[in-house]
Amino acid sequence: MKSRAAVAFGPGKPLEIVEIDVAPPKKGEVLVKITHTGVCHTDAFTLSGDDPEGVFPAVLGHEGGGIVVEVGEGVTSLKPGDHVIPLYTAECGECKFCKSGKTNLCQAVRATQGKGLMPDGTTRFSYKGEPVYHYMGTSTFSEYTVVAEISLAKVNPQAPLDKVCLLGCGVTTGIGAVHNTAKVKAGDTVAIFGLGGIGLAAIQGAVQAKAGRIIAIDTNPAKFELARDMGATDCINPKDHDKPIQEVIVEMTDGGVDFSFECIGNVDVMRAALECCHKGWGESVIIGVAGAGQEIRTRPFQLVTGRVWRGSAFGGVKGRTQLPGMVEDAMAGKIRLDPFITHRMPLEQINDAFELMHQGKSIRTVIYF
Ligand code: NAD
Ligand code: AHE
Ligand code: ZN
Ligand code: ZN
Repeated sequence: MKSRAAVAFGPGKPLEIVEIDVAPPKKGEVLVKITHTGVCHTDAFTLSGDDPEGVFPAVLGHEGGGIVVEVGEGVTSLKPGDHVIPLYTAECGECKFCKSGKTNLCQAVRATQGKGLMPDGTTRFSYKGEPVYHYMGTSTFSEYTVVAEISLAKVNPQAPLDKVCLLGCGVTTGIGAVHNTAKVKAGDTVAIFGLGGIGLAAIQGAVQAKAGRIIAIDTNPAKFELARDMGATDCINPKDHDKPIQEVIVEMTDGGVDFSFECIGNVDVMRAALECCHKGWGESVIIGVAGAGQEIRTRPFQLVTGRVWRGSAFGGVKGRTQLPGMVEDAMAGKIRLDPFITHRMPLEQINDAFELMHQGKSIRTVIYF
């Protein structure tokens, strides 16, 4: 079938809106009509060419919501008409990772996913007869996409897809990192570096966890109003200080924070986020994605003296089992999605959404088809 899609033809090039061909779903696959998709910084990261897994041409996008159109052979858990959120972290329930009870990082389709292919090693997308690659197993920048059954969370059909699409990545990642990875408890002091969609969601998670003090850090002070609205108790611009930001935070917190979250993808900030943690017990969670060749550094003494470095993917959330509940929470007002949506625009304007993000003028743009 034909589908309007924003195709990334090469690194650093604007997306092109073209009509691609989408082949029917094969065994264990599902054809989904995407109604809405957010634009996450990770899409921009891959488009920039910094992603070692980036392949071109590809249909990017991984923060979508849609409706099942057709199911392939053997698909039993979904049927046409079901409302779904595509998952870049699948949940097969059967692999070593799923069964471990220790991680959400299902590996059932991860190897082919990282190559831009469906689990059978081929692509369902083509343009003018040439293959176009998938992205993160989701490719939500296409009106029609093909996704593995195990990479789809079935959600309440009453849920507004133009909002809950944000649970496909940003909001779930930030909230989940606080609850599942850090396990923030009432009264804890937290520092959140980077106040985009992920950082603001982490603030929301910290509020839910009843954190005592929530310190929000960004070099763009325009982000502070929304951070305060979300529940930040302190907002800091590192540019306002002539000493390293970790020193500023250690001084203002009587020795450091209980938990910090890096929501930027900057390895220098990752170091600051670790080093602003309290001696003996402070834990820092890396959420931001850094480019090929980047490495983190600190003095090992920082770890010897009890600080802990962790990482979090999709907030540690198991998509098929946990995301439907988070959608219910959003419908019940327990998760706020509206403040994240600063812009809405049709697919044709998707490059403007990337531009707004780069200029620091948006939190999330929701694209409709
Ligand atoms: P965003 O661009 O909307 O937000 C980033 C924020 O960081 C901006 O407000 C920017 O002003 C701020 N910032 C930039 N440099 C800074 C610095 N040196 N000090 C302080 N603040 C600084 O991005 P986003 O969509 O919120 O994504 C944030 C990061 O999280 C990206 O790296 C993205 O790839 C990553 N991410 C990871 C996961 C995961 O599962 N681990 C999921 C989603 C996104
Ligand atoms: N492909 C990159 C890594 C990208 C990455 O870290 N992705 C995050 C999700 S970002 C969503 O906005 C993630 O969940 N990673 C776990 C996984 O299995 O991909 C690289 O460096 O190769
Ligand atoms: Zn994302
Ligand atoms: Zn699995």
